[in-house]
Formats: sequence, structure tokens, C-alpha cells
Amino acid sequence: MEFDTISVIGLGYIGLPTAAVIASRRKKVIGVDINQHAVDTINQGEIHIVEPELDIVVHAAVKEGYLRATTSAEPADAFLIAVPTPFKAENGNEHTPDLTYIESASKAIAPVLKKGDLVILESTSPVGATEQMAAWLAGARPDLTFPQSHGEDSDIRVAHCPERVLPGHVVRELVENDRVIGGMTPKCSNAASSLYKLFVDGECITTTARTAEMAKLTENSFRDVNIAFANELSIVCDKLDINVWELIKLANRHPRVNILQPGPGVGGHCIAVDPWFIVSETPDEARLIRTAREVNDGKPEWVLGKVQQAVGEFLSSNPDKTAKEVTISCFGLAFKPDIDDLRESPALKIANAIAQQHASKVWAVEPNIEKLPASASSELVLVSMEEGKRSDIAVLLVDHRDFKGQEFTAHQGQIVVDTKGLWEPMVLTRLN
Ligand code: SAJ
Repeated sequence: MEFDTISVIGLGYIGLPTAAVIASRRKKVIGVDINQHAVDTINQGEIHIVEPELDIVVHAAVKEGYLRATTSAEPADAFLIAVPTPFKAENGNEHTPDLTYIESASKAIAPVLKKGDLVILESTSPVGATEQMAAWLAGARPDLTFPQSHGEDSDIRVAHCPERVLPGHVVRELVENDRVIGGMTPKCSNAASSLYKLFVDGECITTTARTAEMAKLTENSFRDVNIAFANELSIVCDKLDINVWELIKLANRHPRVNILQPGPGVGGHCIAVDPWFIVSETPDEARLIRTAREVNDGKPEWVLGKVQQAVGEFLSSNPDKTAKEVTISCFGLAFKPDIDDLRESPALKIANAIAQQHASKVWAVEPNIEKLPASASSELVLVSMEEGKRSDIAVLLVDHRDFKGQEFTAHQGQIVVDTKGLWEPMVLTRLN
């Protein structure tokens, strides 16, 4: 199948890199987004999101004339939908998937669809979303035929191909990763596969749309369950006075064991979200997946308890001090190491809660940002590494590479609460 023009709907963390990488293969790409600021920025050859190397690829694609952004859909041979799928509260379930953006995108492209076009859903979606998208398209274009009613003979081909890239490595992973391609029929799969082969060096493996949807949810749920196991181990080990990081290293020496790392909780826009798409549809069956979510979501509260314990211990070794005089610093606010993304971050959540509870300002050390975001508590103050290390309680929340090997010249009763095992073997350690 030939694709002269490809349209990418949604120019965010997935859509923009995808559009730019396809354009870098000298294909004409039309990016569509409702955000005028994003469209204007891209058309100037710049980017509105943070992702290494993306600026170079977008700049080249725009300057060479292969990538153009707009706010309204235009005709193309293939449409790739990469819009958000957040939650909404419905029937007492606060984690019901919200497909509004997919619905709007479908309705936006429907008027420009023509016989022979391919529509691919890339957004991480609950099982059945691709069929739902095809139903919205068919509802808007009764003059065209779709796979749900006409199978292999349909005018329009529809498939799901979930994105799998790791933030921070998107440009490389978009090209290198294998892709799971689920067409509504085998012809739909093959059409989508030929599109991805334009820019993917990894293997393109075809399956059904429902299996592809579930594959993506399964990948992120697998990681969430594995991290929950590590987080539960860290709480158990704390009680038993065992260094959990050493324990996991030892257990992972077994050829069939591979436990991930505990931390202050699970953040980001994927691992903490996608498992709920399974739980929401099969609440009675997905018991382990739900529990993993609860274990990971409960971890920040446990860390807060450790910080309170540290304040209590510091005060008992410094009876002349009041709670207000105790200085606390939080090391790391991002949702994972070596990035500047603070959204959905357990570290920021914990730092905000400490700042809310503590009687004086709380210091934050975050080498990846220049100023605190609006979502940070007004009781938090951004300080330098050296200043942060002088606090009475140092709470390590993210294992940024800048924090590795930092030495403390401990003062009376100084305590480290280390949620990542970077500085101290035990979560709570008195330095002198
Ligand atoms: N985390 C731990 N312990 C670990 C690994 C991660 O606590 O051992 C925490 C991180 O600190 C972070 C959260 O988990 O708070 C998520 O980080 P991550 O690096 O595991 O994943 P994301 O959200 O950046 O990207 C994931 C990836 N999925 C998998 O690795 C299965 C990525 O490939 C997906 O494309 C992405 O979700 C997505 O968009 O769905």
C-alpha cells in the first residue's frame, strides 16, 4: 500500500515524535492538534514538550517541508490517532477510561476520509476502543464502508497499534522497538504494518485489534505488578531490618528471577494509569492488578510516616530544638530519574505533603528544573545540593545521577530517609 500523505492527530509526547520521525523518512506529514500554541511552535520548527533529540528531528522535518501542523483535519492516506485517554468518574468508579478525545478525533477526521484510507489508533486504550472508534467513524460517514460491517471488502481499514516508547528515549525507541499491530481484519493489519515499516526497524507483528489493546495494557500492568512486589518487599524488609536493595540484587542472581526496584511510589502517565483500564472492565477478575495499583499508590503514605518518624527521632536527640526548627530537604521531585517531568510524580506528592505538614519551609533539591511548578506547595523552596545536604532530615525521593556519590558531613542527629537505596542501605538512617 502506498502512503503519500500521513496525518497524525494529537501532537503530544507520542504524536509529535511519530510525526517527525515519519517526516524524516521524506514522507509528507500533516500534524493536527487543537492546541494553537503547539501548532504555531511546531510550524516554527520548535517543540512545546521536553524530549531529548526531538527538537533536532522536528526542526529538520519542518524546515525541509515534510512536516506541517494545523488545527483542522485535512485529507491524507493514513491517519494516526495519538490523543490522551484519561479517566473519568462514572457509576462510582473513578478510574473509568474516558474516550472523549478519541471520539473528537474520529469526528474531526471523518469528513475528510476517502475510500482506501487507513485509520490507526495509537492511544493506549481499553479493550474494544478500536471497534468503538470504527463505530464513530461509520456513524459520521454512512457513504463509506468499514471493517465491522464489510470485513476485508471495506473502504476504510482500521487498526490499533499501541505506542511503547519510554519517555526520555522516544526518538530511538520509536524506530528500534518491535510493534504490535492489531487490525480489525488481516488486510487492515497488513496495511498498518506497511505504514510502520516506513520508519520502524524493529519487527511489526500482526494480531487482532483487541489483542493489541490488551497487549499494551498487559505490558504496563506487568511492570506495575513487578514494582508493587518490590515496594511490598521494601516495607517487609524495613520491618525485618533487612537491606531490600541487597536482597533484590541477591534474588536477581537466580537465572529466572528479575525483580524491579522499590521507590517512593509509581508515577508518570502510563504505568500508574493503564492497569486501571483492565480493572475497570473486569473488576472481579483483575484482583492482582488492582492490588498492585493499591500497593504502589499507598507507598507515598508509608514514606510520609518514615519522615514523621525521622522528625521525632531528630527531636529526641536534640531536645533543645522545636519541631519548627527542624530543617527537611527533599532530593528529587521528578516522576523518575534524570528527567524534568514533574507531572504525576510521587516525589512531588510526598514533598508537597511534607511541606503541608511541617511547621516551617521545606527545601527541595531538583537539579533538572530551574523553578518550581505551580503544582508545588508554596511551602517548598528550591535550594542547591549543598544547601539541601545541610538539613536535619534529608529525604531522597528520586535516584537522579546527580545525587549519586554525594557525601554528608553529618551534624548532631542528622537523618537520611532514602527511598531509593542510593545513599543508605536502610530507609531511615541516623548519620551520627
Ligand atoms: N519505577 C520504579 N521502579 C522501577 C522502575 C520504575 O519505582 O524499577 C517507577 C518510576 O520511578 C516511575 C514509574 O515507575 O515513577 C514509571 O516509570 P517507567 O520508567 O517504568 O515507565 P514510563 O511510565 O516512563 O514508561 C512506560 C514504559 N512501559 C514499560 O516499560 C512496560 C514505556 O515503554 C511505555 O511506552 C510507557 O510506559 C507508555 O507510554 O505506556
